[in-house]
Amino acid sequence: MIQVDRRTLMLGAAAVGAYATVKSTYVAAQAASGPFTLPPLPYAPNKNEPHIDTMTMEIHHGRHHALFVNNLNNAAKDNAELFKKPVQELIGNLNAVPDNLRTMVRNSGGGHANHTMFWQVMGGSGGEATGDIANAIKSDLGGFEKMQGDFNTRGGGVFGSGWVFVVSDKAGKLSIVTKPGQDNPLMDGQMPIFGNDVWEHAYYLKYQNRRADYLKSWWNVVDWAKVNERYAAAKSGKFTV
Ligand code: MN3
Repeated sequence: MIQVDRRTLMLGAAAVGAYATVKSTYVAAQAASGPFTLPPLPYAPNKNEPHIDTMTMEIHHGRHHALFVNNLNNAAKDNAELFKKPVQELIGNLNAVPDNLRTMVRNSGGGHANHTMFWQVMGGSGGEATGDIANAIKSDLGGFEKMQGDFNTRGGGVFGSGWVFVVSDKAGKLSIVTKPGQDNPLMDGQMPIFGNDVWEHAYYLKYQNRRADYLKSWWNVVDWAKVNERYAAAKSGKFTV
């Protein structure tokens, strides 16, 4: 049924309203109940076209991210007490997670946190950074162009699957880091202000093996207002994921 809806949608000139209908059907079919929730995309899945294609957004959110949420919810069935903790607490102190669950929490908890951030910081219109984050990029990362170049180089250099982030410490100092797999900077006490997913599933349908092109193009959809909200939260002790 989902396939039919999707196909109908691809064949017609799809209205945004139609996407919303399909999206909710799509997500509901994937969701397992429990303490963790797949956050809805904060915009229609075609919002980042042509830079990030609609089908990639749908599969990435509705299947890849949903799987991490489902894994956490399934584990919570037998470990209700542990999974009362929000995801940032779970991944922020993996040593407090029992041995038999630690790898799952690292991968699925990290994946849930990473993708929650990722949807938030996209859906914008790119361009140069604005506001407070622009000043911090200037003082800590050598300016906007230097930061972009370094970020793209670091993201391009991730072997296999992983992420590239601009992170903040508690004082608001920025740095660029990369992580393998679904590791999240919170695992090292750093707050991911924004980041890009360089797993192939994030770009392969449109860019195939051309990760460098994807990294370059991704800047066109960054929402700097949202990035500034995340940076303000980091500096005021209100950061979550
Ligand atoms: Mn991903």
